Amino acid sequence: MGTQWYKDRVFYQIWPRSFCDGNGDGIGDLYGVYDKLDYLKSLGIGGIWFSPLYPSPNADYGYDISDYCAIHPDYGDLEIFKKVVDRAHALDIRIIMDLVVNHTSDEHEWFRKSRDKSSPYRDWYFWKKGKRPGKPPNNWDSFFENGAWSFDERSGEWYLHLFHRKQVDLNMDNAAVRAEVKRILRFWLDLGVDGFREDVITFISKPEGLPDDRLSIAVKGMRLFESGPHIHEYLQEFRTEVLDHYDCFVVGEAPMMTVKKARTYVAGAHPDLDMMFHFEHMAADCFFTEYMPLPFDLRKLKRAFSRWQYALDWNALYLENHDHPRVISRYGSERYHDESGKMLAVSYLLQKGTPFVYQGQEIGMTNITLPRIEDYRDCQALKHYYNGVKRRSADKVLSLIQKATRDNARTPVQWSAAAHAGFSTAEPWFPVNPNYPAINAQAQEDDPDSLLNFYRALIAFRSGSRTVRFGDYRELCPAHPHLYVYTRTYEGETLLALCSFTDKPCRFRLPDAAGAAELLFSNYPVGTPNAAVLTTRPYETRVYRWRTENP
Ligand code: TEU
Ligand code: CA
Repeated sequence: MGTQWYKDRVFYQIWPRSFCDGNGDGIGDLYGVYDKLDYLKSLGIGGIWFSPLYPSPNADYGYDISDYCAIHPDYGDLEIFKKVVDRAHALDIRIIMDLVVNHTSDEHEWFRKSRDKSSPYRDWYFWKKGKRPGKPPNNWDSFFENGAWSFDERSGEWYLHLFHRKQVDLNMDNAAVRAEVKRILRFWLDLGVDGFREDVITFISKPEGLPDDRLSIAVKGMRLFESGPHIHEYLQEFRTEVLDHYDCFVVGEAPMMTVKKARTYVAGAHPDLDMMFHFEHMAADCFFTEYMPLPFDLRKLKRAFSRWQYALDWNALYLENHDHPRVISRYGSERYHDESGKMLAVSYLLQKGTPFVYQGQEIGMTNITLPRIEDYRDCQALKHYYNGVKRRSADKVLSLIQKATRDNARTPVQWSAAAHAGFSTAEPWFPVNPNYPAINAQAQEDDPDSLLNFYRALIAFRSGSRTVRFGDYRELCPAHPHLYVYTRTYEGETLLALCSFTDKPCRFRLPDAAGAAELLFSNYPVGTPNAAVLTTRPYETRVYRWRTENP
């Protein structure tokens, strides 16, 4: 199983289009990444996950790939990529790539050939006749369209796409397709990358015959293609034939995953995946998706956190990525920006697992509100908008989109108070959040109490702590509606993280054992650190440490 080096590092996710523009065309790129590697090092980062860097027509911003073994010209070329990898390695930063093999772009050469009925590529995708003329082959839903099938005039059949119509599902049952996946894995590993984040990997095995789904209410079909019949077999094949031969690791993205099922992927001596991105804690203010909002419920968040902490030895930890609105705007408070940003950092960075920090999270970037639907780019948001306005007023639907869209996480990173937030010298491809004069990395660099410097300190602490790496997790007061409190204990040392998710005062009594505790972190000045009972201030957080003699 290699050295499991990924357990000792904090990862940083780069969504390249909005990270940093190095060549002044308004689009983030690898030249910009190269320039920011020292910044990432100063943050204490030990790994980078690159969202797709490959050529793509950008129907879904890189998640629709038209060439798996090249770099999108917007982002650079293989030469600058290699320079980034080498420089990152020199700084002891590992690199993982996004592996998106559930689907390819419809502009990928394989799909273009596949549209010819007599081509050997025909069977690389799912082509089918409709049930009746004009009716798709089954009743599955798509995440980004109304229905998972599109009709191809040229060959007179339908093709399957669980996402956008320009993201065509590959037929993983075809050994030639799996051979390509293995070739892609080797290509990047041989170039020096250290692992993969595997996009919707639990969807790649489709059920025999692609039957109708007669049960599901949410996304029809999901129950059938999520963890499909050959999923473990295929992941084991990738593992045994390729991954085992490199010192690399894989983290799988798994929507709708339950802890019970997760064990079948990540437990045991030769697991399919080293860890998993589940979604349970991302639904504490909604029902399954951000498009069905509910009031924020801390108890829901805590149940999700603790369920996964108790059930698995190792978790992928995250609060933000390119698919979700900014967490301060959701689970924290824009009014108590710095306070809640620090509290949210403590709420997950001391859990057991490998943490991922999403670009801009470390400076507390927040959601953006754009005035017109035309200002948005996220295909998922556009689907919800055009469906929504069939039933409700455009204003109401727009205000839902503004809160729910993935574009909230995709605004250019705010590097400074200079023009375009220092992201680019040109007009950026997507609007910069107008709050950049107040929220930017440069301003926080110089302020010892900033959110950025809090992240630095917490990451540095975490990286040096055996208790954070190995300790047992325990949640205190699970029924409390506003406080999340957890401890980590290892070899007589206990860490206690206290997080208030409200602006209302809450009383909390420290455990008796904490009598002589040391206060390691806080987001307010603390007069009497050892007071047994404390009353929290808005979004207060504290981290204590104490030792108990071994019995
Ligand atoms: O996401 C999978 C996925 O389930 C999301 O689309 C999810 O439904 C939604 O974003 C939650 O708000 C992955 C990628 O992370 C995403 O960016 C891609 O759009 C998607 O797969 C298709 O490749
Ligand atoms: Ca550029």
